[in-house]
Amino acid sequence: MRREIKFSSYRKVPILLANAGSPLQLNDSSVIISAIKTYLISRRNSLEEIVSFYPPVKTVTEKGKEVVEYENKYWLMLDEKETKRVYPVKEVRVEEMKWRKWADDWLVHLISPNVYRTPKEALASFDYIVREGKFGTLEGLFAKYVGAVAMFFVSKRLKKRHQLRDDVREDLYEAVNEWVKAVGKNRLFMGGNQPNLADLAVYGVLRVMEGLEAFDDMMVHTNIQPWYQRMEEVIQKTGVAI
Ligand SMILES: N[C@@H](CCC(=O)N[C@@H](CS)C(=O)NCC(=O)O)C(=O)O
Repeated sequence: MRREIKFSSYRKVPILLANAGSPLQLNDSSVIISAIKTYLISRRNSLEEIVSFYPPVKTVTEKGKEVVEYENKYWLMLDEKETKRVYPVKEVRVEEMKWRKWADDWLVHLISPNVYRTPKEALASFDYIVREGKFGTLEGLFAKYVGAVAMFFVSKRLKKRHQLRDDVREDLYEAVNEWVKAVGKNRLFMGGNQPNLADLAVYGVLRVMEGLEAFDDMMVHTNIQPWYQRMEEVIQKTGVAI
């Protein structure tokens, strides 16, 4: 809810508030993941110091809109020894960064056009959002119908902006199969026997569509299922509720 992030000048979600001595705000999902992963591997630096390695950079688009990006956001801040341990060869690190960026710059943009593709799908998506969110009865009803109509039209604009094909499912299927091909047949995950941050990024995007028509279609028409199932199993074992 917008009212829940009133305290922040950064207006998007997710935002992570960490209690690191003094309260610390981390913005952007990829920065959050890189900073936490760096912190978990090397406890040399405080989280505060680690976050300072991902500075925000403001730019203004051609249309005069101000956008914030974060430097180094796919890079883990490790020393030589840690780097050797996490990334035995350089290519592993390059590959992980490439696919994390792909998930942010391409895969994620396929969600809205796919889950709000038809009025019926837009309603089903909002039904899910309202059920999971913190809405009052009337507020929820309003959000569901107004939100569904609004996002149906917004999704058409996004489809154009990102130059998707007329049948947006085609782009989704192609992207997902491209990912499966990149993982290949000789490893369980891109990270080998365990997921790496690229696996996590792709899973995070696809997970959003669970329970919706787009997700079921994707499971039927692509080769993603075995990898997706392995991701679910690994995550279940960690005991983290998502
Ligand atoms: N690159 C950012 C994108 C964040 C983002 O666009 N979040 C959306 C919701 S998923 C949002 O808050 N949009 C509100 C807005 O743009 O005003 C990230 O990965 O965290």
